[in-house]
Amino acid sequence: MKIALVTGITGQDGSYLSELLIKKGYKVHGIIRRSSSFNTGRIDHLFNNKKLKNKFFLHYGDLLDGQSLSNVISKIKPNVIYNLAAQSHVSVSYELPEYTLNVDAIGTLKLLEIIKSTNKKIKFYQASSSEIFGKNTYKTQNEITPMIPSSPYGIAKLCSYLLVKMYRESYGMFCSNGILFNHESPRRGGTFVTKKIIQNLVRRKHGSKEFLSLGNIYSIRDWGYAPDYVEGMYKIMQYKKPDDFVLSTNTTCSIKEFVNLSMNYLGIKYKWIGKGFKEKAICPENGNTIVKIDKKYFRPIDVSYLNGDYKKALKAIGWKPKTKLKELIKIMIKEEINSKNK
Ligand code: NAP
Ligand code: F7E
Repeated sequence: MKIALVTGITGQDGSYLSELLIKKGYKVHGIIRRSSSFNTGRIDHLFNNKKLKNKFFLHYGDLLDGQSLSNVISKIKPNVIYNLAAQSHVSVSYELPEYTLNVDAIGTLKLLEIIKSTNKKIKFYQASSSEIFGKNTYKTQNEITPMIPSSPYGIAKLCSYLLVKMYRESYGMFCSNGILFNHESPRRGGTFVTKKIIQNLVRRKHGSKEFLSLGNIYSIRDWGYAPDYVEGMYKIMQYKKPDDFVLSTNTTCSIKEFVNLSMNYLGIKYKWIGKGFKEKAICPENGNTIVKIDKKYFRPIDVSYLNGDYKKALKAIGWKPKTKLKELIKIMIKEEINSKNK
């Protein structure tokens, strides 16, 4: 039985990837941080499942603590490590740049060094990000697009991306980068914009009058569905050689369009009025504010446009996204309504 170690197992992707790896016959070990409150909500269904007693294991560890990583790796002897752990919030990275670089860049270095010195046969997947493209002006971004990150998060992820390439080329290690564009799901953290929008609008549908405050509603993202993307991660690691791949949908949508699509799905009537910081969506019947702009959600620099070209992944590993944006919104809204009714 193959053994996988997943860092970031308590996160959105870690939880879906664990489910997939178990289905593929892996023993899955995860690293979790000690927390004063429960942080395993997304994986409790795996941890508490008696049938998975010998297939799913958790260990305390932290990407800032090399000793803990080294101990877990020597104890469980994984065939593959999926490094998904990160301070993953771009906006927060401006407030915590040093911490973000330590976790998202030096943390990767620690893992690569442990593999190099213990067993170079351990395969390594790095959760890279479309944020590494930053301020590029290309219509679509692929594996050879210039990388000009503009946030501490993007810079840390570019550092990790380059480390992975360097360890691959210098030491012959099987390390690959998945350059993933935004991917969402009902398990997305509530401070990311898609989940924030859907949570607020579903509450409104249930009678709440609380308006939704957003920052830059004109930035454009390429949003996919997280379970499709963890399949891509797995395929990257089955490829005959280590390499780097963009996973994306090659479709775009602004934040404002995402809000409109969500309101349409929920049957919320709206009208946009005003400009700039005064722009808002109101209820045409009573004039109540549904969405307004709040300066506090703007970033020092925002990546304004992302649109990924996944042709390389399609050709080499046969991956393509299965879920279209409208379907993603439907899945997220339905699950949000279900969780409210529980
Ligand atoms: P997420 O939900 O924010 O999960 C991040 C995970 O990292 C959590 O399990 C978190 O643990 C863990 N973590 C944070 N700091 C850590 C540390 N110092 N030591 C150990 N674990 C730590 O992120 P996600 O959306 O699943 O994304 C997974 C990975 O893909 C991340 O590296 C992210 O940067 C990258 N990525 C995500 C997207 C996307 O659209 N989702 C796109 C491109 C790349 P706690 O639960 O204890 O906080
Ligand atoms: O922002 C704008 C914001 O925080 C998306 C992470 O998974 O994907 C994610 O990073 C856009 C940005 O995701 C609000 O300015 C407007 O333009 O949901 P987000 P992100 O920054 O794209 C990449 C690929 C990753 O790698 C990251 O780990 O939405 N926006 N108003 C807002 N964003 C937030 N969070 N909150 C707002 O109120």
